[in-house]
Amino acid sequence: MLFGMASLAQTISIIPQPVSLVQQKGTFIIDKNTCIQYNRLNKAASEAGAFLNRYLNDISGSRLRENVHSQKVIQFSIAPTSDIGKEGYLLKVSPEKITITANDKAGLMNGIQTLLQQLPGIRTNAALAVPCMEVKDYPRFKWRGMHLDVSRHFFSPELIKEYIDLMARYKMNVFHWHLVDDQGWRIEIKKYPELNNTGSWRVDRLDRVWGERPQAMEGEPATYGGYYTQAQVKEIVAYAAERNITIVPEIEMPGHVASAIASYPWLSCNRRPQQPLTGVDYKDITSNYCAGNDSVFAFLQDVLCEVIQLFPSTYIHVGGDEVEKDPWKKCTRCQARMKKEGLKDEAELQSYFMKRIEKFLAGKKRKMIGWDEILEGGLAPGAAVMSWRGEQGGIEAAKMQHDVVMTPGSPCYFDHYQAGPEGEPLAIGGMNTLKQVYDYDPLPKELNEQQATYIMGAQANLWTEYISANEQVEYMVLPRMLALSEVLWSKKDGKDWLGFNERLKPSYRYFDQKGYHYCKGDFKAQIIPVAKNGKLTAEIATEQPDATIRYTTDGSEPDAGSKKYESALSIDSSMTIKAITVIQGKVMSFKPAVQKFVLHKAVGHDVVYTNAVSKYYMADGNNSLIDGVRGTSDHHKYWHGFCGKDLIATLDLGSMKTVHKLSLGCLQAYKDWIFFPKRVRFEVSADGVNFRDAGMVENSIPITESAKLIRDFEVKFEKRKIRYVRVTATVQDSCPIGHPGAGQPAWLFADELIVE
Ligand code: TNX
Repeated sequence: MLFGMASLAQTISIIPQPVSLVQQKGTFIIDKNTCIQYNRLNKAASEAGAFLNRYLNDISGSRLRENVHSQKVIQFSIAPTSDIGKEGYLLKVSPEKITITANDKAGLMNGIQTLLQQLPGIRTNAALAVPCMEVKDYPRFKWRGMHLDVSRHFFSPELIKEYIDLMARYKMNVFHWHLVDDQGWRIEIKKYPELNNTGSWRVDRLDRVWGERPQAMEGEPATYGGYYTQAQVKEIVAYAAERNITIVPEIEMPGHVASAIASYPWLSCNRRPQQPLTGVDYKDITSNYCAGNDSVFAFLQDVLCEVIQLFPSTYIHVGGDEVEKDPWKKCTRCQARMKKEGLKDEAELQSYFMKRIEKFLAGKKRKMIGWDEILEGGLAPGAAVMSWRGEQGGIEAAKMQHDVVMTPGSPCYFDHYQAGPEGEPLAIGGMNTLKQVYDYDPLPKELNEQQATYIMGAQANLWTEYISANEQVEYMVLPRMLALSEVLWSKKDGKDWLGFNERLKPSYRYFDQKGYHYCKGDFKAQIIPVAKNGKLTAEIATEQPDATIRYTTDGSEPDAGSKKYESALSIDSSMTIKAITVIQGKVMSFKPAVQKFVLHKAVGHDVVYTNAVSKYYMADGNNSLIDGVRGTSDHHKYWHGFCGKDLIATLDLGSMKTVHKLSLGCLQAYKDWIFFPKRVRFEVSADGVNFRDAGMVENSIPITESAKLIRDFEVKFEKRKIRYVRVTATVQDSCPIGHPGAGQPAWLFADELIVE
């Protein structure tokens, strides 16, 4: 606990929040009389001392003396200390003495990082003052990971070191280096030089967004890319180790390896030459190793031998995700392998592939880790699983007593937006805000205490399809990594969102000093409809602890002077709420949140569907169709989705009502495979048995229209008394020709059945 004392000059801010922190009166001033002391015979303590001295030299321009007598000392010692385990430390700061004690070097380094968070980040002439305190600290999880994809875009060794520095500052300890993927092979392999001569380079199309980059044409110069030489890798591995960071290399297989196949076409099933992949135009590209060819395994073992030489990590990541099974189905060698090994399908062939590699790694005293697809077709005996498609794979693996790292898309994918998305740099999609990361708990409720011991921790992944610049790497990681670091290090019951936001402030100053790009936060207002007990209300929320919310209900644009939000608004008539966040008089929202509500005769009554709503697009449940909440075009909330099936809904108004107008709100979002229905037909009834036609509306918008549109399909008639309404919206036959999903089922989305 932090004891905030009014008399103390400054409150200590540490991220991740230590297990225990007691701030005391006074400061330790680091000056030329200060000496660093450690036992020279102890390697860990010597290294830690040297590390601190280099840092102090960087920020003050001079080194401290080491191991001489002085009145003022910074002392490191490795001593058996109970309660703090591996990586833990005790830090004591008094006006004359700083001591850091730990069981291991990692603990000393973590103690140093806590100390460094009290000091400036750049060269300064100011006094180096450390507030007095006592800290006892150790991590909750042993795997505190950050991943970086250097295949989709290559990043320099300098950027990698910066990434490692940032990780170390916040006590993250595993760097998952995604070195191989379709669009580039990024590690030097001496035995197979074409991997680097060919596989590391591609045609540059940086002027286009990732998904729209056409594949290279014959003869175009492949000048974009790069790779890390083995000398560079060694240096980076040592740099990381010095900072208590293990680098887990990922040598992806058996899919996502178009770059290797461009280098050596014989690695694939069809053995056709191909150019390195520029973007995602996979038309003539093969991205799987052939699983029926023993030479492929010999190749991979050679590659892994070189990798193992370079990386001391126990775990070697071998990918395993998103393997396209088609090439294997068509390949005689793969089919022969399946027959010989008695494998019933291609999932088992993949499992055979991974097991064979796992056995090889085990023979080298290394452990295999892979994406959760390695569960399909049977998990290799000693393999650990990285759960990315939600937590299910991780839960399953833990129950089977395999080690697990949690990295579910939400909230661990840092390639997703963290704010906006308006006003944010273009990202791959999705939304993982700082608070969502902060609120994450890697231990799923589905696991009992014993099973939970297999959850080693969690990790954030930074896929870089949409990230080509160093600044954007920083931006996507900062400050979300700080929230994750607290999730993984600090005690669960000490979670404190407001306190975390306060403690972020010195980190923001540090980022400013260092010139790091970072996201200042998500300043959206969120309008949350609540339909309960026949009443409709709207709550408005923001992630920002310091913000007030201002709103309008008359359609006008809100500003800093608009009405202040105090508590939930009741929706008694049709209205549109527009809301913004304001901090110190300044409007922070990039654009107002807008939510339309319509009150009509069906609100609060019951709907029965003939075809079930897709479980992925349920909106707020069955009655979303008559909750008065209209869907918007910028997200899928409040829309009901049907895949390749008609929407047929029957509404019971509860009693006879006078009605003259019926309409159904629908969405067209071509890129998301969502199309207006072909037509919408309304029928009405007094008894729920005999229905009469009430009109039909044909769709007039072409299925190929790519703009996002919302349209109410509406019929009007002479006032009549009815009790039941049946609406049938006919889904399009399939996605149209020329669409990425051509021939596949079309989606139909509806938000509201409006009865007036
Ligand atoms: C899925 S996560 C992938 C990556 C992509 C990522 C984009 C995983 C194991 N595979 O290849 O870059 O989505 O978010």
